[in-house]
Amino acid sequence: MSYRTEEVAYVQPAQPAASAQAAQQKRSTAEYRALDAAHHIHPFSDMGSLNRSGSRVIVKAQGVYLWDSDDNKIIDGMAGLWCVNVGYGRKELADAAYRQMQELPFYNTFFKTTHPPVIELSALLAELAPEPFNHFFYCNSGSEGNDTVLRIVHQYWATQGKHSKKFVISRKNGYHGSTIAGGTLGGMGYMHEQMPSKVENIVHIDQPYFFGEAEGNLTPEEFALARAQQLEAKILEIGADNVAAFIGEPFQGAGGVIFPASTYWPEIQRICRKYDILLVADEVIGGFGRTGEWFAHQHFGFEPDLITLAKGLTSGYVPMGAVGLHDRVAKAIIENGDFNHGLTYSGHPVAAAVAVANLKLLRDDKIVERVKTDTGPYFQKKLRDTFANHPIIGEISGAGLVAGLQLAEDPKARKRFANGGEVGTICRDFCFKGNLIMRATGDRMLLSPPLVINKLEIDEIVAKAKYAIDATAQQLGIS
Ligand code: PXG
Repeated sequence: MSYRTEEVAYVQPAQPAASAQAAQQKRSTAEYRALDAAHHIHPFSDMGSLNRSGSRVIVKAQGVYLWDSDDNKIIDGMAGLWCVNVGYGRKELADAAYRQMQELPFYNTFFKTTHPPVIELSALLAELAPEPFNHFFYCNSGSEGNDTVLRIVHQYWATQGKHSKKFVISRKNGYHGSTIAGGTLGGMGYMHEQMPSKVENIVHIDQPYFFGEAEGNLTPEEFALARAQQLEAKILEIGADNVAAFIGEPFQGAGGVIFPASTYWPEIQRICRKYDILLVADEVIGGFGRTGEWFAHQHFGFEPDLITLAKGLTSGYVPMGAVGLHDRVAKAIIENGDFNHGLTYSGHPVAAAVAVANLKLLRDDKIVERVKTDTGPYFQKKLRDTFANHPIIGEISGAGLVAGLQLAEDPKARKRFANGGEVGTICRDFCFKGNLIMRATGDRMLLSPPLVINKLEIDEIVAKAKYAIDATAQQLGIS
């Protein structure tokens, strides 16, 4: 099947049945905003300020486009929140959910019970994941996935009789979710500040952010190696007998699409093996094709012991997360009695059925291969050609269909803007006006479009990004 979005089988925006229409009546933008302000607390938001300005109300979507309640057509450069890998409106996923809801809308996987969708999903994931990943545990989100990772890591070392191995090492400016465990694992200071308490025994090392943090004349490779070696220093400080695991996103997503140089992950892996420490790849953003490989750790060439999955697992059509266990970890968990962890919706049949339909689409339509050989290289080249020598672009990171554009006061001197974030916000606002969704993390502008995007749509995103970045430079008086 062709990848051109106009040729695939989308759900037609059908006329809703009369009763459904009554239940979900259309309102004016002003009415939506007033009700939203009156009753809805948004995630990660300053609600007072948001309520005064009013939210954008998204009402429908198809392919790589969204429509708001004023009928503006917006191109989605972020695949929702890094998740809508197969694009919006895929009928195969809607049908899978509909069929499963009629057949078996819920049953649990506790108490010696299972069901066909979760069985099919597990077998399919084992087929698609690298060879040693044959077992999967399910949850509802990436945050719960990383909570599960902590539980598995702890249980693993208990089964090995190494009870002192309790510390988990993570990175500053990493993102691993917003539950207490996810937020503690993550290295976002502004999240740590608002936590009532943190999970014990989690410590952070510095991130491999070359543009922002490399000093002197280090090459990107030398800098990445030095940052990886902080792991060894931290292990020696804590004592290898006390360290259970290292966790990292193969590339940091929410932290700004930070792509470490090729020296980073092999060194991290070497250190983990040397000191007998589990290596966890948080694949919540990188998984399911984003870099052109099925999993981002394959792009960077290392072999983790555990992988955290969510987002692209269902392309965001329904919530689902999972943890994949390397055979050696799975064996220890399977052969050593009870694993006391689970959620009502672990392996939810509707989510599992949607995940199966989604993964089959990614596999059978060869979407991941196309990202690797065609649309990914096209996107990366287009960005680099368009912004070569741009007065406020300091760096372009990324592979496949994910990219970070560093806004900088002096690109050649790697000088960032003072008041980190203000310029990113200006640029993000120009994107809004231009009907492009592009996310800002500080002064890095991020793109992660649906993986079904075609070249014309890539051209549209890059042209709109150029408009927004040019307008930002102009507002700053830089040309
Ligand atoms: N790990 C990674 C690497 C993530 O990016 C999570 C775990 C947590 O997943 P859940 O499903 O619990 O949200 C994430 C989530 C942003 C943004 O603004 C990124 C995420 C979530 C919300 C916003 O970039 N990533």
